[in-house]
Amino acid sequence: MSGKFIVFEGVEGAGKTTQIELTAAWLQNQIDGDRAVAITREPGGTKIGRQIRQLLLDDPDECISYRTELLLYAADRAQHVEAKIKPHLELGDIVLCDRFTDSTIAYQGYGRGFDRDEIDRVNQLATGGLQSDLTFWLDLDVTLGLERVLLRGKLDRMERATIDFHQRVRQGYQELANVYPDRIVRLDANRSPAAIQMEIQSKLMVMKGIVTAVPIGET
Ligand code: T5A
Repeated sequence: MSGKFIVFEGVEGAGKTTQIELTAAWLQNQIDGDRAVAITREPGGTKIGRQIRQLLLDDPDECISYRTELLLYAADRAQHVEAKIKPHLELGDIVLCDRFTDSTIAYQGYGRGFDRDEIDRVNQLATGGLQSDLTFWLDLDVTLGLERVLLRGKLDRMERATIDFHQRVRQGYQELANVYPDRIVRLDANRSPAAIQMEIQSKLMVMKGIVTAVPIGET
């Protein structure tokens, strides 16, 4: 596949959506007209996925078993990969995706306690082996992230999990970043959106086949 698959990860309120939008706006001006920048997310990147997202997140009191939760995220991903991500990559587009397989490792693995081999098998089944070309991990203290989310309104089912749970999720991302330093780039998310965006642009600049221009402010 000739496109590029770039994923944004992090705990609740880390600023992924904000950075994806800034990155897309910047990339639109850097790439040639034959390629598009596609923004998508998990869960909920497809029509079926939006229904799965509602099941997973909308009712804060819904008692979903952890195994059901794991499989619903995987079902969302399977549909997302087949119906949206792969077709864009085959066209040569740049796909910016809010969460992917590392979310399942961090949340259902480190957070809920599923065995890593079991998570890897589920992720493999859902993706057919598709991996990101690059993942930006927006690293933020979990209480800061939850405060940001609270300012926006009420918390969803996952956000209402305990602080311990969210801390284990953050630790999961840290361990993944240690194991996959070439694929996962840690960004300090406790900075202004503009400062974070500058670093993202710098990293994308050196990624072969993405852009040829220099980041704003570095000329
Ligand atoms: N999940 C997902 C799993 O458990 N397993 C899986 O396999 C997958 C795929 C998804 C939930 O599902 C879980 C993880 C999640 O719990 P979601 O609604 O998509 O739910 O939640 P998030 O992905 O966490 O999205 P959020 O919108 O909550 O967080 P973002 O996108 O990281 O943050 P963003 O950009 O929306 O910013 C949040 C607020 O902070 C401000 C923004 O203006 C906004 O108000 N902000 C900043 N403030 C200060 N400084 C900055 N640098 C800021 N950047 C943004």
